[in-house]
Amino acid sequence: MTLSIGILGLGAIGTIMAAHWREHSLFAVGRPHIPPTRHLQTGESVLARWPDFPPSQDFTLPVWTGESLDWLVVTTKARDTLNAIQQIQDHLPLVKRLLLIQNGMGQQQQLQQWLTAEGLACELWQAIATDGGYLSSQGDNSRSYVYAGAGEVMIGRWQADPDNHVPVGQLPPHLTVVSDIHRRQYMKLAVNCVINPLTALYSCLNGELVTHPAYLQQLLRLSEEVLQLGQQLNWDLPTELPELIQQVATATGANRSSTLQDVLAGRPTELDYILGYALNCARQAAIDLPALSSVARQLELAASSPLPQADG
Ligand code: KPL
Repeated sequence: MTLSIGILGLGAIGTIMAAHWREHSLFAVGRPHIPPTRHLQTGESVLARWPDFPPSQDFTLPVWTGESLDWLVVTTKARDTLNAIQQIQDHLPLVKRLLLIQNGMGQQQQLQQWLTAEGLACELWQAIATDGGYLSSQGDNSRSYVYAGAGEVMIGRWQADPDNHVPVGQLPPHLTVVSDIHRRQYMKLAVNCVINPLTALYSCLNGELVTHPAYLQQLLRLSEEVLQLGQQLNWDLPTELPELIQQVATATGANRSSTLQDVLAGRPTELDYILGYALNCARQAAIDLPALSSVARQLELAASSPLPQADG
């Protein structure tokens, strides 16, 4: 069965998903000035894992003009979500499901509240993706990305009492439905609350957070605070969170975190929806997070002054 899928925010992850879904009927959703042509070149790890995945491919996605959609997949930055969806509000009655594939938390509640207030019945789904890619070049009418790391995409219904079920034939390839998307999201939030701000603050690779003793000490302090927050707010985080965060930093050691990439490219970061979300939850519950608050303050300073360099 051919699914109709709109992709809003055709960056690296949106383009990678388009490649997975290339047998289906795809549309580029959004602002007309964004070129609809994408080139995707695969990295070695992907080729090793999926020998039948094309090493290189071009797509020109037709621009969505309100055709009915089985899925509208949102891969914008978290902060752009509500505004981007509001701009296509008139067409939303023709959308069965909205799927957010993004970092961060907070945007889901905002969007669900708005959908409910507007009486829009489309289902809200949330994803955690571990595929990795990056922009390699950009022309007037196209953008090229490298699919650098094969991962997986887990999805689940956002609402608390969900019918967490996708009818047969309606699930796009490469997606897996899980029953515990909220627990996984809190886990990812916890990891991102530690690795992302610290790598931005020290302008270092993820791996340096465990090899540099002073950074490691900070990583452990922040991990303990996030764990305490999660325990008080029933986020169901594992008690070995600090070890797990060290493992993620090591496993992604050669990466620049998405936050550091944003800082280096002069783009706004997603920290409002990562660290900012955690600090808001803490404030509402009157929980003190001194180390995380201090990092947040330093990053606000760092945004208007040169970033300190890692010294070894
Ligand atoms: O999710 C990430 C990010 O950079 O946003 C980590 C896990 C830290 C990998 O870089």
